[in-house]
Amino acid sequence: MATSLTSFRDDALIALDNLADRASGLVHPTVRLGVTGLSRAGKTVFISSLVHNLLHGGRLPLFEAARSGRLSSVRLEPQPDDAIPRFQYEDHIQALVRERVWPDSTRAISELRLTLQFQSASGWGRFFSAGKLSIDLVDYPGEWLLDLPLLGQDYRTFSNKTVELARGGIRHELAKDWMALAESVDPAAPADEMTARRLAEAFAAYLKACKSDERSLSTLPPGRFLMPGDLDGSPALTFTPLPNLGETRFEKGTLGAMMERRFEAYKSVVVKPFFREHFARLDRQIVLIDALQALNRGPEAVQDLERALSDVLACFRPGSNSLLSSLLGRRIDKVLVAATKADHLHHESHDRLEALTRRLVDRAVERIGMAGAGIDVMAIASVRATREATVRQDGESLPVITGTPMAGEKINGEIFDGNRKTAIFPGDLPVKPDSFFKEPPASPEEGAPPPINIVRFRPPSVEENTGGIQLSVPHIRLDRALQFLIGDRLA
Ligand SMILES: Nc1nc2c(ncn2[C@@H]2O[C@H](COP(=O)(O)OP(=O)(O)OP(=O)(O)O)[C@@H](O)[C@H]2O)c(=O)[nH]1
Ligand SMILES: [Mg+2]
Repeated sequence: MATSLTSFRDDALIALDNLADRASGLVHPTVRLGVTGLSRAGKTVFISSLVHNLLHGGRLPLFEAARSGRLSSVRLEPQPDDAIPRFQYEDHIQALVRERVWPDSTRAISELRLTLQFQSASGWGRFFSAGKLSIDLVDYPGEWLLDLPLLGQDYRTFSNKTVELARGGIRHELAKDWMALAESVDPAAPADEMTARRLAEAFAAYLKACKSDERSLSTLPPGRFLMPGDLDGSPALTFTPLPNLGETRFEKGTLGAMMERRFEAYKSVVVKPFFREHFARLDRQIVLIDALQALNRGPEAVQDLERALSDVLACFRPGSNSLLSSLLGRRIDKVLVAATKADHLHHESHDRLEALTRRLVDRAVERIGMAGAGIDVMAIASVRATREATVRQDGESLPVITGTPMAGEKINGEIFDGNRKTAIFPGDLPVKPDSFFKEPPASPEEGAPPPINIVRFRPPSVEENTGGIQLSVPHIRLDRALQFLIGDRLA
């Protein structure tokens, strides 16, 4: 009874939220664009460059409203949600453009409103929309989406799944300390705060180790254990899955009961509010993935990325699961999966990166048995830190990229100082993506593709033209992404 009452209340709240959004949308059309991706995927850089290009009249030939000169003004406005931190655009641009360093990592949700005034292409459209559209850009960690499956699990199921994963493959090694501790406690023993804390810390350390392992394992839930924010140390974040729980109910006052209650608290104070208050209100979504990094780390990392991507995409297409679909509210009608940082490759490989990403998305979609309609795929660079050139060597011409490697980057034993430019041959992606998707993954001897040279370059210098007007940040295909995501709303 209690559970059905809770989910009923969730439904009711969502209906209200959406109604309120729709009502204000009639007076003032807005589109809420979610920008997500796992940490370091490029969310902050994407939003900063998008806004900079729109504010500074950047080169956006594939964004129809800009190309045809129908955008009459673009400006930042105070974002409408009082409880969400503002996306600190000015700070990020200061870093990128003035200091030529990449902006700091951001660990929570933030939002920015951009309002465009435009000439409608049709008279009818102008009458209804008054030629004004606000875009609310919402930056949130992809890790939070990976928590969705927890809502359909009880504490035992969650424990069994997590423990089973931790017993296999690379994770086995990383989980040793936590598993030893978890196996040493008795769920039927009296609950004890210090034991709970030690267990939770060991579990969080295991999750962090998976994340930072150079074999690039994708994240496991609960997502907030990696980025606790202001919930750090709260009971909702002080629990752990346990092995060998059996079937019998936990007695009151036992460690097992305490863990179970806290797991439920995590769902109700962390997971549900996020989906209800933030996710359910999105109209469009871009998911950024660092496919290049995974490709570079080899087939196992690619498969891991595919798994994470399936979990993320499952949130956008809840299918027939009614509990989840009611919590997810209205349907996001367009999702773009973008492989970022394409400027690490010569343009000849951009289409290959796109094809590889498409293959990854197709497989992820198939894995969860959903329809791929409304999902598009692109390879982009929010900020192009490199330029292209050709080097002649032994009568052959090699396509290279040039840029300023970040201070401390090492190429062929040489350490760069952050000022000197250089050219590198990044290597080519294979024409056929098959080699990345072999099961079991191919080893180099069996024809696994050679790694790509990935050098971390500084952001480019953005010049001012003779009139002292600042030019916009260079990018690759950002305009195409923009056209897909909001082009129809400016018709
Ligand atoms: N060359 C290049 N590097 C990029 C680009 N976008 C992101 N990067 C690199 O990726 C790093 C992470 O980018 P962010 O935008 O901070 O990523 P994020 O998803 O906001 O990361 P968190 O805030 O930690 O979740 C940057 O520091 C850059 O080194 C791009 O378009 N080109
Ligand atoms: Mg960020």
